[in-house]
Amino acid sequence: MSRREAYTNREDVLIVTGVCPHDCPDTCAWQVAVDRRTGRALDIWGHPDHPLTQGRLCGKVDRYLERVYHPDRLTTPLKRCGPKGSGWFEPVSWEEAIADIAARLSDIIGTYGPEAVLPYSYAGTMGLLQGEGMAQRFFNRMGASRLARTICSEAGFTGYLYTLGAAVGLEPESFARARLILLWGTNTLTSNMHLWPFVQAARRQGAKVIAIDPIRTRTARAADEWIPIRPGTDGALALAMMHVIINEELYDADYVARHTLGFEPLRERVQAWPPERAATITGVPAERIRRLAREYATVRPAAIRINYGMQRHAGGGMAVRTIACLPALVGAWREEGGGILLSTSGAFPFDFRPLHRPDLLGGRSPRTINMIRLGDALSLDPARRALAHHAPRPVDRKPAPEEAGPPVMALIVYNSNPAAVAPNQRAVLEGLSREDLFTVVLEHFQTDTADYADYVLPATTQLEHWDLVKPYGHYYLGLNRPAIDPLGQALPNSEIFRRLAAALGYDEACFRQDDVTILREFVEAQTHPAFESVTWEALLERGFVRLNLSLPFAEGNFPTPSGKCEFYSERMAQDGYDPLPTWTPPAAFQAEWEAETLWCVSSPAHSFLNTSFTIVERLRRREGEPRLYIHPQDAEPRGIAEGQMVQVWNEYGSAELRAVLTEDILPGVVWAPSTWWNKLSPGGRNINQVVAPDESDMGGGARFYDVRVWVAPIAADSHGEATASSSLYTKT
Ligand SMILES: Nc1nc2c(c(=O)[nH]1)N[C@H]1C(S)=C(S)[C@@H](COP(=O)(O)OP(=O)(O)OC[C@H]3O[C@@H](n4cnc5c(=O)[nH]c(N)nc54)[C@H](O)[C@@H]3O)O[C@H]1N2
Ligand SMILES: Nc1nc2c(c(=O)[nH]1)N[C@H]1C(S)=C(S)[C@@H](COP(=O)(O)OP(=O)(O)OC[C@H]3O[C@@H](n4cnc5c(=O)[nH]c(N)nc54)[C@H](O)[C@@H]3O)O[C@H]1N2
Ligand code: SF4
Ligand SMILES: [Mo]
Repeated sequence: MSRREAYTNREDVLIVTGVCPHDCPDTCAWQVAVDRRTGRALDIWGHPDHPLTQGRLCGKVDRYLERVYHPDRLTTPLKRCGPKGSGWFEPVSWEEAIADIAARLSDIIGTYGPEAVLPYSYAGTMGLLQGEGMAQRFFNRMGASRLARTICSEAGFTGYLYTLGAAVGLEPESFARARLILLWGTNTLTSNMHLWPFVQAARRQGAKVIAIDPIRTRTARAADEWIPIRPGTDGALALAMMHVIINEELYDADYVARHTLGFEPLRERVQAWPPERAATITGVPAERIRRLAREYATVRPAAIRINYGMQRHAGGGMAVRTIACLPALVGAWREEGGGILLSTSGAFPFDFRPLHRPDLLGGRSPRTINMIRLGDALSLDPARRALAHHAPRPVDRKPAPEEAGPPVMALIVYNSNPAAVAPNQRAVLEGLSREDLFTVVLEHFQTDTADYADYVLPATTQLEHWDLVKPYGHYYLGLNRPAIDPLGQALPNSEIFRRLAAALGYDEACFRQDDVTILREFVEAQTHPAFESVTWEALLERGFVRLNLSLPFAEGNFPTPSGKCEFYSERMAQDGYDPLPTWTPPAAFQAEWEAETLWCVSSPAHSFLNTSFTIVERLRRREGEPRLYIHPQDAEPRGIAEGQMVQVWNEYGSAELRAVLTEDILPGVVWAPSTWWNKLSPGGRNINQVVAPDESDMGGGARFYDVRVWVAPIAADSHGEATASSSLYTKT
């Protein structure tokens, strides 16, 4: 008997439908069994009727109740009483916390202006209301600095848009129809597991699955073939594939003529990319590249799944832009099961104005800070603050130091844990340690970031509040109903911002609307035809509703300026880029990297979701401890043995991890599955110590996997504790 069946017929159990809020393409629908007498959630499982969830949650969210009812859940507002970072706090009442925060913010705004207040948030919840719903209203009304939310996807997203015009693509369900599937820079079984049943269905019909990844991940092991590739070189591989496809006349001349722009200049461009050249860059043998190109052009339908892993490099935007040309070149979009998928988020053409109320800015245009430069943003040095301004394209210029604006004097963090997830961690922690910085953190747990707060405010989880969640890996919008009452004194983010707004005297009616009214009015305000099927009533009744959509690009109709798939992009030329597909080398691509330094990739750990599940003991035990996977060829000359503690460092910082020797990784590359809380990592520092704060080529995105490091063993001292010799910190 399934868990669902066990509860369905019990009169004392209420079943509530909701949706997973986590930053994951699958946006699963779930059901929660709640004890009617005690109001306590008893169990949670995947919604059986949701076409993607198919009754199964991932191993992390299957443990969601352990997270919700965790003994360390924050249940009361806390005020700092020790030094910053010490984690020493005392409980205070909501009244006191709200009044004091409002007073401090008013003071800061009075002295420095509203831009001295910086919101910092990401996708701790992807809910549209508890995410940016009330928060944007609040910060727009205030005129606070704006935040460019670049930490995850901006580079690839922007590159994809230049080529195809919108972040739409192949439906996950239609992968079942493909006969060739390239899982390119994505660890599907870990970060997008609900695609897998469709991949398997395709295989049962004879499809072949190829994983292109520097690491032989569990996905690569489950695939038919693994093509190991050097990080940051995918653009070169795609160019060589196009060289073969065009020169061997394997392209779809009819589709190209009718639905693409710039084929002749592309033909000329790829002449510079024979497979032999790409082989020296990518590490993939020329013959293998030829075979891949021929297979891709001749097996139909051919599907490509790229994910955000491959764009966390200096040339990440261009890589995605280049790969996105492939389906049009071979006419893959013609058939169901052919095409490419990065994200489906562009299929939801929401009008966010009724929710975020940009009109509350009243004509003001506050500066925009790039979130990946938090360390610089918090600096008191105006030159560094200028660096933190968002300048997403080559034609954008960062301001001069005199124009950097006021220092950040107040930081309000919600739905994010920047002390652990942001690049250049040393600078971030330095900034958070400033005694003159007033920091408020809305959280479920006492995270690394919360340790630096002046006030920590307890927030509700998805089990305790209403929300609407927009997926980025399929086309079903989901409504989340609360299943239980808030734990302790926890409040939804929306309510916390509502109370802060009231205390600051923001008296617009939009700060008094309740959550259900906000969501209903937002849904009802949508007029785009894609939302024809999406009514509030349908959401309430079913919990998830499919958008009104059809197969994209079978007949062209790309939402680019030309209406075609743009091999040549005039918009790119105007923005300061090469208008044709090219390879932009990653920052870490230097001759010396092979010899002395290793390339550090810190992609998602299977049992974590960013840092949101490190608190759940059972999942933490599965991950063990911060580990560094290293090829024996790289370990041996460094004297690194299996299970030994190693130091990983570069000019930005250092971290300690336990070495795991494996041949399932390209020599020259090391893998640190992420992301651990700092305080659960040796020395209180995680791998983001070694990640540079520099932007990738497009959208101001982060370069998490474009990192060069030195790696050396740490000697165990006489007490059996690992200690690094100080010489390890100097560059060799
Ligand atoms: N279990 C789990 N699921 C998650 C997350 C998590 O932390 N844990 N995080 C969620 C979030 S926020 C996101 S954005 C997505 C993340 O999704 P992605 O960032 O796409 O991460 P993965 O799908 O793990 O794909 C990363 C893969 O890309 C490979 N890779 C790295 N650099 C390159 C490269 O240059 N070229 C190629 N070809 N491959 C490369 C890595 O080795 C890794 O196997 O997943 C979401 N899902
Ligand atoms: N080295 C390395 N670093 C990375 C990555 C990597 O692959 N490697 N991945 C990067 C990527 S892709 C991303 S997206 C970022 C993710 O970075 P973040 O978006 O900061 O993700 P989390 O670390 O999971 O932190 C989210 C926090 O929000 C809290 N939260 C969740 N729901 C709510 C809510 O309703 N209210 C409030 N107030 N809080 C809530 C959670 O408790 C959690 O502490 O990390 C990036 N950092
Ligand atoms: S994290 Fe992803 S796979 Fe897991 S339940 Fe949530 S949406 Fe589904
Ligand atoms: Mo992400």
